[in-house]
Amino acid sequence: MTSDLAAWIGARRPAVDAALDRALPPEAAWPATIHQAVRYSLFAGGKRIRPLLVLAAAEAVGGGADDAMPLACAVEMIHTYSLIHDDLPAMDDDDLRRGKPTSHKVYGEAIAILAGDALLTRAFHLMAELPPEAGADAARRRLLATAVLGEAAGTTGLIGGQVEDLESEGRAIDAATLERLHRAKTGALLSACVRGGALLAGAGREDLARLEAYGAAVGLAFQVVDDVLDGTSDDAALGKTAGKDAAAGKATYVSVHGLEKARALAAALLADAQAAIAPFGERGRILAGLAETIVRRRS
Ligand code: GRG
Repeated sequence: MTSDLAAWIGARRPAVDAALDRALPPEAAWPATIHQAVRYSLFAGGKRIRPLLVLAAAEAVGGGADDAMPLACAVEMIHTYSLIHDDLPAMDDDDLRRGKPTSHKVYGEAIAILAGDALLTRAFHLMAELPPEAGADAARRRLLATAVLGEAAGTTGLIGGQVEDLESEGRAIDAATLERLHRAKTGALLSACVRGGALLAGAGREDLARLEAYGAAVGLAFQVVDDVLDGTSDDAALGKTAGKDAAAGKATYVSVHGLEKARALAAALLADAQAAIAPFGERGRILAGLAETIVRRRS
């Protein structure tokens, strides 16, 4: 990672954490258990890749952090809800997430379900909280970004991908089905970060199309790399149970294409993402660096 990108991330991550903190009731607020559970998972040490993509996309088209921050927080809330629910006994039944015991292991299943529900609900509540001085244009942009987020989190995005994932367990699926699954389960929310961030910043049609192509490539690359790491890394490095997909009989880019081809596909998707934003020149520098960080990550 260049020192330039590290400095950019070093300034934005604490800002996202502070905004998330402000967006949630304190731990002691009634009823304390749910606020503790929500904060336990949200502040468990996630990489904050999605909020960073929101802010980088907005900045690439001239937007400011203040306009983009509600979406940055909302996507991290939705992402965290999906992890809490994915770890439940009824789904992946996992004990470890972000290097810590999963929500249901600490708070029990009922509170873990409610913590996920609370995060999902708060995400859309936050998107609807416009400052009183906001004008009609800001309100319109916020509404557009909210629709993008809702679609990505819904039955043709995150939830649809999770359904296909559950239904494909123990079955052989072909490469096209696997790609559809990954684009929905993981890619949709990551793409929404880029598209939503750009919409909040008022991106023009050409820039938006370029950023959409970038987001689609990065979104799929993220999951291809996740599949590679699941097969090649360990619990300590990942902060979650490694090798889980193979053990559960799940199709992954590694099981369908083999390790070398999966790595090559991730590299090709990175090249696609870089090419999509090449016309941005200097203003696409952070997005280009984030794409590279996503593909070269070790956890
Ligand atoms: C339960 C509705 C519902 C959906 C679950 C997101 C998901 C769908 C399942 C989680 C398991 C999984 C393999 C998700 C793919 C996305 C992914 C790799 C998540 C991990 O994202 P990171 O690496 O995690 O950004 P941190 O902890 O850094 O935020």
